[in-house]
Amino acid sequence: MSYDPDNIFTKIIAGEIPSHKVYEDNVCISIMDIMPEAPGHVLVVPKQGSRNLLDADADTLADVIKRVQKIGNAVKKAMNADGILLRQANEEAAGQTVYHLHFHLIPCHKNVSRRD
Ligand code: DGP
Repeated sequence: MSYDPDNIFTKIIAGEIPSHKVYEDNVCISIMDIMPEAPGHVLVVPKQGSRNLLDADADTLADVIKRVQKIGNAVKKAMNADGILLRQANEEAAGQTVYHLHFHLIPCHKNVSRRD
């Protein structure tokens, strides 16, 4: 499957659709997920367009995983979380609904169950 730039995250990156942005640099944006699985659930979305992890170029992945780590640490601290769940879906069968590569960072607390 190929990348279709006509997707919601491309429009959010371009500023055509509003979002609650918590981070931005030349590589990615990070936004609050509109369907959070837990308070503080954010998405890290590379500006470079690719359908998902399976077709992303290696340089983009190398750049974005550093941001995932940095934003993950910031979210953990901000939410006073005990851990961070990293979730990333590739294709419909795996639960992907937006076809622009993104990573979910979901704060987790001991003894608090999440909505799956
Ligand atoms: P996935 O199912 O892994 O492809 O995750 C897509 C996520 O994107 C899902 O948790 C809901 C979120 N989402 C969909 N549309 C929007 C939107 O317009 N704004 C924001 N902030 N999040 C969105």
